[in-house]
Amino acid sequence: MHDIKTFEGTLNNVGGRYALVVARFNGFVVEALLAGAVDTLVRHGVARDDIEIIRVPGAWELPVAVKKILEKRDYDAVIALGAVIRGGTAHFEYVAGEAAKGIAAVQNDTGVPVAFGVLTVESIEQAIERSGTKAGNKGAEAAMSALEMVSLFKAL
Ligand code: INI
Repeated sequence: MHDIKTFEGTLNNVGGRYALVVARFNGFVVEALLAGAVDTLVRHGVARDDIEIIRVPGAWELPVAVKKILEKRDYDAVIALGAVIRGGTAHFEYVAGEAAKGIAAVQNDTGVPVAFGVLTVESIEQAIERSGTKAGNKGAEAAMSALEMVSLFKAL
């Protein structure tokens, strides 16, 4: 495959400006996702001044907030962070489904990468596992995707 021109992002010296749009609901989990995302950006050389945090009530509000900040401010990528935990709430399907669909729609409409750092899990235990314990940190993973997409878009 070495003879075929290939475009791929890297994770080194990517730079860029990043917005972290953060749901307050299930804050005990989402704050850990936020810490993981910021740590990943900073350890890959992003200046703290090039990171901004926008807080919203819950995952339901993430899509409209991402849309609005991309209209009003200039970012190379957005990282949407939240946690939707089933645990008996009838809200789950609506909130999780609309957050995913809405974030995908904004990304596709604007052409700006919006990383999906929203946990959609069955239980609090699963949420804890995916927010910095035995199953990694979904916020850190989302930040890696954002870095790679910014790098890829610069390379194209
Ligand atoms: N918001 C979440 O971010 N996670 C959830 O698990 C959740 N549940 O289960 O209800 C949730 N609901 C609130 C929702 O995001 C809105 O903030 C609310 O409905 C007001 O619009």
